[in-house]
Amino acid sequence: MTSAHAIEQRRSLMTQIPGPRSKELHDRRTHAVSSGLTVGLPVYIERAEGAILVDVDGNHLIDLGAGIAVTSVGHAVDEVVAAVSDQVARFAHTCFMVTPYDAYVEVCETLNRLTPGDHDKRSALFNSGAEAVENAVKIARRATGRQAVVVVEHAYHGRTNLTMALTAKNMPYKDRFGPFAPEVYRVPTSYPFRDGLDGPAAAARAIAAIETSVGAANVAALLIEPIQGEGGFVVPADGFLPALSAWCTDSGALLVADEIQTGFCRTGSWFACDHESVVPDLVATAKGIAAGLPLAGVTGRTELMDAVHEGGLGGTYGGNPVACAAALAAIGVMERDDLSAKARAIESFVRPRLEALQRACPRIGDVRGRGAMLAIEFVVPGTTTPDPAAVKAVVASCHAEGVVVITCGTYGNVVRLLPSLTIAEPLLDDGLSVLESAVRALD
Ligand code: PLZ
Repeated sequence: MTSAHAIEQRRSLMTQIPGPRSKELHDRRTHAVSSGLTVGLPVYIERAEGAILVDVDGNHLIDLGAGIAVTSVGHAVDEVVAAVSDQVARFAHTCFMVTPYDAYVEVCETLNRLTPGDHDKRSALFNSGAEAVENAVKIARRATGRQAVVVVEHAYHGRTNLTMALTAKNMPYKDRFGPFAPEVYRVPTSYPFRDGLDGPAAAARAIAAIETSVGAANVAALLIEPIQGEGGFVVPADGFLPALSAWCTDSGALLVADEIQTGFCRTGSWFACDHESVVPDLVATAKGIAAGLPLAGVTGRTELMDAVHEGGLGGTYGGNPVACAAALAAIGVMERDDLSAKARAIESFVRPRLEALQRACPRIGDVRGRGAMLAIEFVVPGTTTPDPAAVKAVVASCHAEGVVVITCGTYGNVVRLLPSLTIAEPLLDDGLSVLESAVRALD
């Protein structure tokens, strides 16, 4: 831990979950906020520190979601709080395209240094993951002079018009929001639990689909999450990503890695591509980069990033100075405290417990993930038929006990764990015990 915690890192419940004050706020929300936004657990948060969320009723909940892989350094870390406070007091905004500032440049230098590959790189900063993906596609099209973007099954890349087209799952992301952007092609991926293929075979299947339905010479970018996030924490079989990477090199298509959920130490290395020494042409980052402030980046080979005409990239807030200050502080903590090692230690602690749970519970079809990005997929025992009802029951019990867990998966049948990488072991142990009891209580 980097901070001496004022909030005790221990779960404690003062009321039922949600408590009366949260219920009041939720009632207000219903009258003020569009019902198009749903909520996982309607407790309203008053403050947070480390891996504890404190709600308006005084309940201390264990956060095993980190705001969907964002607060990887923990909540309210001293270094981030100080950097953000200092920056906001100096200036909160100028627009980097109008009058620049050094923190933006330093974040780009840092991204160029940390992303896979030691080639010459440039970066550009944006606000959200979806915006980073959109810009990666713009850059890939401009740099290659080609239009087609290839994505895979179960992919998630965002909710804007282009990124909805890139995202695989209809409900809730796309339904009746079309028409969607053209020149997007979807091919099979590697999902070992469901397809039983090894990496090279899954890659050969994807490549055959691209070559027959798109044509290699038309492909600007093959865009892929090295480990799928929203799609179900799907880790491709070994050799899948390297084979796709080699195909991209041969065919002049760019390999664009969406490391938005997997990046910044989450999987036990700076980026998930590092595990198989895959070097993408462009990398999209967001989430964990800035400890909760909105920031995203695209980093890539200089000749690609500089192929865009002057003024072709930008936005009012992209690379906002406060978000950049947060990123520099958060990345500083990751480097100083080797949070990749912490993510690997989390895997060593959690995975055996999940595997033991799988042996005891026939509804768990698969335990998978890497580092502090781990998941369990629920199925009807003895089949691969998804069981989203089991997930609902498990999540409801965890929530009632004050443990915030979130779900994912094309079939809504995956519980995912994304704790902050600095979570204290007793807290992780307690959170896991609650999860284990919830799973054992199924029938
Ligand atoms: N690419 C790999 O995981 C965001 C989405 C939550 P934004 N994932 C959480 C929801 O239901 O909207 C994500 C991601 C990957 C892109 C994105 C998009 O990032 O910052 O949400 O735009």
